[in-house]
Amino acid sequence: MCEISKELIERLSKATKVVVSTGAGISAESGVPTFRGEDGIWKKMRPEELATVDGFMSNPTLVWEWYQYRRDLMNKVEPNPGHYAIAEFEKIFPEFTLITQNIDGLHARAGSQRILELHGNILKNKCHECGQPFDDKINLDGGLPHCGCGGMIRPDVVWFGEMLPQDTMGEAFQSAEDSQVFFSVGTSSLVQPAATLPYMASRAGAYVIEVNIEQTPLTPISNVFLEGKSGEVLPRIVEALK
Ligand code: BV8
Ligand code: ZN
Repeated sequence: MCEISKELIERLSKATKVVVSTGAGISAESGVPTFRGEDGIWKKMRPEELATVDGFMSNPTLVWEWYQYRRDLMNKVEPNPGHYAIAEFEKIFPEFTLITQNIDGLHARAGSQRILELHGNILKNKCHECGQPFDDKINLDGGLPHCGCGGMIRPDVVWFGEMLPQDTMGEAFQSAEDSQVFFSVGTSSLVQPAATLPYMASRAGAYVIEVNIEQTPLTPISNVFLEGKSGEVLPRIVEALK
């Protein structure tokens, strides 16, 4: 079990502007497979076939089945103590921002209010052509869903090669630059532009804390690396701050 130093707790108890940025690792203890882990979903399916526009256009049924499979899974899992600890952070720190790469909606279910979802949300759909939200229930038995404009309906997530929502990305960059403490939790720090956020924070003088079960490319520039499961490490920090 990693040590959480008194200095770290002192620094956190004085901090006002705190940012937490999460990746798939925060949901691993809820039973949601990560992307690159042993049970990584990309081991079975190739991301270029699935999480891209070309993949969708060339095989919309396969991509829809993949997302419906993941949606069903999300409906069967619960937030874990790591998600709940981050919801507590929002009450502890005066200016708190949660940024997530995850599309699983678990942070909101754990009670986090202000969430910057960089890559969208698997529970939402939209028209691929006109971007209109599509709120009807998806039932693939009746064939692929289409919009009134004729466009194909797709999950409202950001695929590889697609731009992130500009306003959300702008807010994320700004909060990283303004932060005094920046937590990077449960991410392999490989996917851009999300992976640049902790570097921006560090360059702007923030104290970077990485929480992960293994080292990542970010580890060498982080001020402290807390090795362990986020569902165990984060609640210990909340306890120590009470
Ligand atoms: C963009 C939504 C540009 C969909 C996702 C070459 C070719 C093509 C593109 C690129 C390229 N090189 C770079 C790029 C850009 C590309 C990119 O970064 N590729 C990577 C792979 C190199 N990025 C993009 O394409 C982005 N868009 O750049 O647009 C552009 C510019 C102008 C005009 C037009 C376009 C879009 C990226 C978003 C893709 N969408 N998700 C879906 O989910 O289906 S990405 C998806 O994968 C996730 O959202 C997340 O971001 C990423 C997975 O990463 P992690 O979350 O870190 O998960 P991972 O499994 O990797 O790691 C888990 C970690 O948790 C591990 O470290 C593990 O140790 C740890 N862990 C496990 N258990 C625990 C734990 N830690 C703590 N506790 C535990 N219990
Ligand atoms: Zn449309």
